[in-house]
Amino acid sequence: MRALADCRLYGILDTGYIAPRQAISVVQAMLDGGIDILQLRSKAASHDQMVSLGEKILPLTRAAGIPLIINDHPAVTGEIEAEGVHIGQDDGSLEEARLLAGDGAIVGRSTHSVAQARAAVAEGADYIGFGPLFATPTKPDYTPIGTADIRVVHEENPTVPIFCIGGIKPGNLAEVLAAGALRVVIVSAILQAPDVASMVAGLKKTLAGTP
Ligand code: TZP
Ligand code: MG
Repeated sequence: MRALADCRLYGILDTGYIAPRQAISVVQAMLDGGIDILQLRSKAASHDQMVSLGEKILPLTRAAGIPLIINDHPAVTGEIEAEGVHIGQDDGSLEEARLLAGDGAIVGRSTHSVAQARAAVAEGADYIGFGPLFATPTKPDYTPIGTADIRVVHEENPTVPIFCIGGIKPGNLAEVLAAGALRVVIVSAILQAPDVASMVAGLKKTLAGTP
């Protein structure tokens, strides 16, 4: 299983973009392209729907040796024995998520400022998301934070993987990396690509060109 420290491109299967019947082929395309870590995100799904979709995806991610992270549902992570869970600012304590997700599960937290990043790291997050850097239709209600704090958040938290997120696309990835990002989450640019595997492979290539 790929270690979190070795993950630089984080993909999300977001059912706001992908219908359940397309889920498996899109996941396979992301894996074929070389995605490092994958999250299942379905804002409207019930616990049972997340279990059902997660159970279909898990054999694919396992075969590829890639961690599967479940958004918002720590108990689903525990039930299907996925590799981790991702929670937001309003999703309760990390400790509670860890208890439900089970021993050894990765627990990540979304952060939207340097102060929130500091707090999530102090609380013991295994990784953090940091953003949205740019305006994004995937999370329309959030004010973009820009790229200026990327360097600050990395300097303050040198040991925890930080995944920059929000509006990142092939056209601005170089700018995000130049601002100090080491790892990124990319949702719509991957899911809306005409060829998902090639999009992922191209993004990986750009990331590989930056140490
Ligand atoms: N959290 C902060 S921004 C965001 C999430 C889930 C959405 C990122 O999606 P996209 O399409 O890559 O901008
Ligand atoms: Mg959440």
